[in-house]
Amino acid sequence: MSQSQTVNVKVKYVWVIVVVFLVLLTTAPIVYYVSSSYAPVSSGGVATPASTGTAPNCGNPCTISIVNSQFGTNPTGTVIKAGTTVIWVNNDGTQHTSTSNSGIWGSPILNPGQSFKFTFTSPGTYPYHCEIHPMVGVITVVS
Ligand SMILES: [Cu+2]
Repeated sequence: MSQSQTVNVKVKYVWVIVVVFLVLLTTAPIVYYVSSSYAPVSSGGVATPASTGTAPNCGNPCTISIVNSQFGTNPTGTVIKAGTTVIWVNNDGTQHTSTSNSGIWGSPILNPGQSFKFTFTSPGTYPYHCEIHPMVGVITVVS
């Protein structure tokens, strides 16, 4: 191998290193970005419950109008402050009840035009239903 051929081989070798270096330089941020987007947001600590910070969306008293065999317009999304009285008004053409799933409250059968009220004192989630129809609702009480 002559002197000029040796230099030529060395130059090619340097170019390969430069190209590999440039490829790594351009792909490294992409690889880092992709891997970081799959990484957990936090490696420690305790997850905060989703219900924390839920703002009340019904005043006191909170009136839930029963229409078309449904507890209000947002049956499972009523949020009230502790101490709020909920009034269920049967504005439907048929009988209904408001019955706590865990027996905390239970209205009599409400004829059209009748109402029932209950005051919620403790924060928590209170699912309820109608004894006559497959109707469900949830009251969320926040402090
Ligand atoms: Cu009903």
